[in-house]
Amino acid sequence: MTEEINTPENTAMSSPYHAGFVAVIGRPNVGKSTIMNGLLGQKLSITSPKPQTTRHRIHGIHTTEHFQIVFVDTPGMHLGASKSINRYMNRAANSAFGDVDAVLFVVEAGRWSKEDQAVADKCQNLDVPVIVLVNKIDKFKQKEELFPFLQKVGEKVPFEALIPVSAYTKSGFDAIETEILKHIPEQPAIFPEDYITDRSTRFLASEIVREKLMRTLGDEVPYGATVEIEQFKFDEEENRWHINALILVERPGQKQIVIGKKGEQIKQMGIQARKDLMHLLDSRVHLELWVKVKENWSDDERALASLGYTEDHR
Ligand SMILES: Nc1nc2c(ncn2[C@@H]2O[C@H](COP(=O)(O)OP(=O)(O)O)[C@@H](O)[C@H]2O)c(=O)[nH]1
Ligand SMILES: [Mg+2]
Repeated sequence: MTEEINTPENTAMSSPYHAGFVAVIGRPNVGKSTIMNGLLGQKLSITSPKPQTTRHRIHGIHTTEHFQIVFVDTPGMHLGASKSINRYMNRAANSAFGDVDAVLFVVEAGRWSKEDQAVADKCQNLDVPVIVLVNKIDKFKQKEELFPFLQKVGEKVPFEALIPVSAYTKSGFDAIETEILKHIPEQPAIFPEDYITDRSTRFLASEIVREKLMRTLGDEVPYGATVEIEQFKFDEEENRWHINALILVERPGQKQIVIGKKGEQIKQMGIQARKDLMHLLDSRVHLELWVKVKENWSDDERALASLGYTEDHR
């Protein structure tokens, strides 16, 4: 009988379960969403080289036998935001500060801007531990070159831990998890173990299409574009999903750009989006993309609400 007590299974059962919320904050484009996806081992939050790719707050849930960490990915904080859409994103980012057990403050190795400073200032008044992640260290061949930057960041933020990481190579990822586990409380899992996000699959589908927009188009269009899923259903006979997505832009000129010469642009976007959707739904997918002009949607509170930019998410 005594041998049995020491089997790994028994040890696992007897160690207390930990669960909690961790907000991922920082200025746009430092790699918050890429880090969250990496920690989850799954692509949930869309990413691109353009700032403001993440517009909504989204939960990524990482469940193991011993703990459950709920990551709260946020849009980056924007200074001088004026349009309704920017205010929406700032509210989504700010609200993530409430009710979390720890904060992951992501900065980019070698770059400290006014926007980073603004986030650091917010950290001053938090009563939860701040774990600073200095991301993109893969850009530095010589690790020593990083030291002065790490020191500078350390002086600016009241941090619990400062971890150099790379979301590309996953260097430092074990340390992130170990550090988080020190701060999340002993309690049962918050979400069922098979949940990976608080968002619907339909929402994730619209985000996938928006990611392709952000990634394939030039600078002027993506900020003026959003995606609405008009049809999202599984066809039993054909054994595949039918998805119709409507891309809304603000001006007729933008519609032309999204469609491209002879429809080449939108065709490419469709091919890439379909590939990700098949992965997400683990099934065959028939995808149709449409483009429509809806003037001023990004500065119209009612239009925003009807497009899913609402704050009924934690
Ligand atoms: N070199 C490098 N680039 C990264 C790393 N993590 C993210 N990126 C890139 O930085 C850009 C912004 O990433 P994203 O996750 O969308 O940033 P967010 O706005 O903070 O969520 C994307 O082009 C990513 O591919 C990293 O560890 N190393
Ligand atoms: Mg993001």
